[in-house]
Amino acid sequence: MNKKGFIFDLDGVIVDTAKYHFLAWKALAEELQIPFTIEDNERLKGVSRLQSFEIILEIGNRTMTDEEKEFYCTKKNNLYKTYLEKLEKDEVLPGVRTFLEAAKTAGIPTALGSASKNAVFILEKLDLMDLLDAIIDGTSVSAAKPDPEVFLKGAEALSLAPEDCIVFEDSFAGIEAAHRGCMKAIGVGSKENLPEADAWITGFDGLMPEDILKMC
Ligand code: B16
Ligand code: MG
Repeated sequence: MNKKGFIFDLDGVIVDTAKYHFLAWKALAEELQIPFTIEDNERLKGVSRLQSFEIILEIGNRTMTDEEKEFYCTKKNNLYKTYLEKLEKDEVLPGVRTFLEAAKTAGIPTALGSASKNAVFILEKLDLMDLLDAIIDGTSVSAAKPDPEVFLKGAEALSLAPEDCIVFEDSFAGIEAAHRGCMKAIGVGSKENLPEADAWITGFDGLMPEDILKMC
């Protein structure tokens, strides 16, 4: 069997930053008098910052120029970063640190594959930088998931064939991106929410890399 590698999405897989995205988008939506609920926030998971704002504008039946969109995206990000400043190491989702440490010990290459432009800031806050061999994030890709670019660049950075990479994803678009990149996709969530995944885990608590290799 060829050597395998793991590629991890960030939000919803390593850490729950969705709650902070929601607080920041909610404040902006209120300013713009657009109704925005926690259910609406589900649509923003795994989606780029600009696309997220365009979904919010669609909810409010509003249009804006590119300059206005950029202005509000920057405003949202500044507020989001005030929450990230307060991020604590223990906000890493249960079992993730142990799983990454075990992968490192076993010599399994690991990469991040996230849409976020704040990924390095978040990983530094969580003290996880040393446990990932490559970081591919929103600053290094031009096409958003479900385009496979982020994961293909991850495979390349790990010097692995895409077929030998296993992606961990919590979003529908991310599972599709993994498959379009010819990779196996482990859904972090339920079969109902991520029906296209190859296998499912509820999280990393109690899970070891060999458990995943047996699944794929
Ligand atoms: P930023 P992921 C995604 O992270 C989030 O799920 C999504 O809600 C967010 O809009 C996107 O990152 C961009 O984040 O505004 O920090 O650049 O799931 O791909 O790790
Ligand atoms: Mg995610």
